[in-house]
Amino acid sequence: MPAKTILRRVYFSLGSNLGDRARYLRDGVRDVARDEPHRVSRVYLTEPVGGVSQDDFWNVVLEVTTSAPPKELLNRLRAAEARAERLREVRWGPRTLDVDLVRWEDEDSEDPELTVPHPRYRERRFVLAPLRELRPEWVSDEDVERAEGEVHILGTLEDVQ
Ligand code: PH2
Ligand code: MG
Ligand code: MG
Repeated sequence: MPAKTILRRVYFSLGSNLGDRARYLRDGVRDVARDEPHRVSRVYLTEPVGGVSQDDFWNVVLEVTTSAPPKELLNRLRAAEARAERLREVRWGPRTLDVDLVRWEDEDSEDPELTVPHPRYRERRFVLAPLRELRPEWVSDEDVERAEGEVHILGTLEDVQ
């Protein structure tokens, strides 16, 4: 009997604040989701969180329904960042594309290379506001209010430019 394929929904936060932000986010979604079923939140214009003075970010949350194991997902997101020719000179500083694995259904990971759920995602409005569009049962109004950083909806990823 063939091994049973376990599908799970996995949530990624994508952010860009350098160069053509719409293009980096669209390419990032394609590189991470590949040909698997996925949904994308609207695009948010977000205040930088973390103390480094820099331009506002554009952020989305991406849901991918996948059987890929965590390591493969990690490789995918690193490849997506590499394709965006990401320069990372300052921790939490400007970047063409940052992709973080925020959370997945059914499972946690304590692997130091890949801590899931992401240890800080519940403090960040740029993650919670778009995540709530996709999984409203995970994020309450109070959660969004308590979190850090102003956010504004810009539109869908197809329409923003
Ligand atoms: N990413 C960070 C640090 N700060 N702020 C916003 N608004 N959006 C981000 O994606 C972001 C950030 C580190 O990855
Ligand atoms: Mg990040
Ligand atoms: Mg990152």
